[in-house]
Amino acid sequence: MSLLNRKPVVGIIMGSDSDLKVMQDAAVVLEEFDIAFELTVVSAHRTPLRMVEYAQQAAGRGLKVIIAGAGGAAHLPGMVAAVTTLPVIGVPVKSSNSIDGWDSILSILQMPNGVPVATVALNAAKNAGLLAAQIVGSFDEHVSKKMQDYKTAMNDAVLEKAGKLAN
Ligand code: RP5
Repeated sequence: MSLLNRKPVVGIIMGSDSDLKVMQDAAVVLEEFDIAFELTVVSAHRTPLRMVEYAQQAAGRGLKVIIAGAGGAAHLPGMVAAVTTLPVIGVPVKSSNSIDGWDSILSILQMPNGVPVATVALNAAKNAGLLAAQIVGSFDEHVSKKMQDYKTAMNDAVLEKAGKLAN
């Protein structure tokens, strides 16, 4: 069945459409792994009620994991994690007025005990997509198999480069 006809199992959200140039990397990975996803803007500060509603309804709508990206005072991943029981992957985005991205990193990473956010590196939406795929792969054999193939291909590519260097 085409991706478009399936209910999304991953939600990709971001604080602003200006985050899309980074966050689209997560979407590319999910497409590669044949995982149905949705993508939208939800701002913790500019649309707080929409954020709470999104987080409250996510599990009931069938989502299994949320990828949340934001920059600056990046409260979106943590606040969504505070509301939902789904795993939340946080992507610190280096926004244009950032303090070298440390503002985004620390405000997503330094969560209090009891409310975890799986935080990836700065702008690392690709890894967020892969982590989401691994979570989906824990209950979906098709995705699990694709992840095994992905890892094998990565391993082989490194070995091939290593072999060329050695010659
Ligand atoms: C954050 O502020 C967004 O996640 C974005 O990274 C940053 C800048 O947003 P814009 O002013 O470009 O909309 O909330």
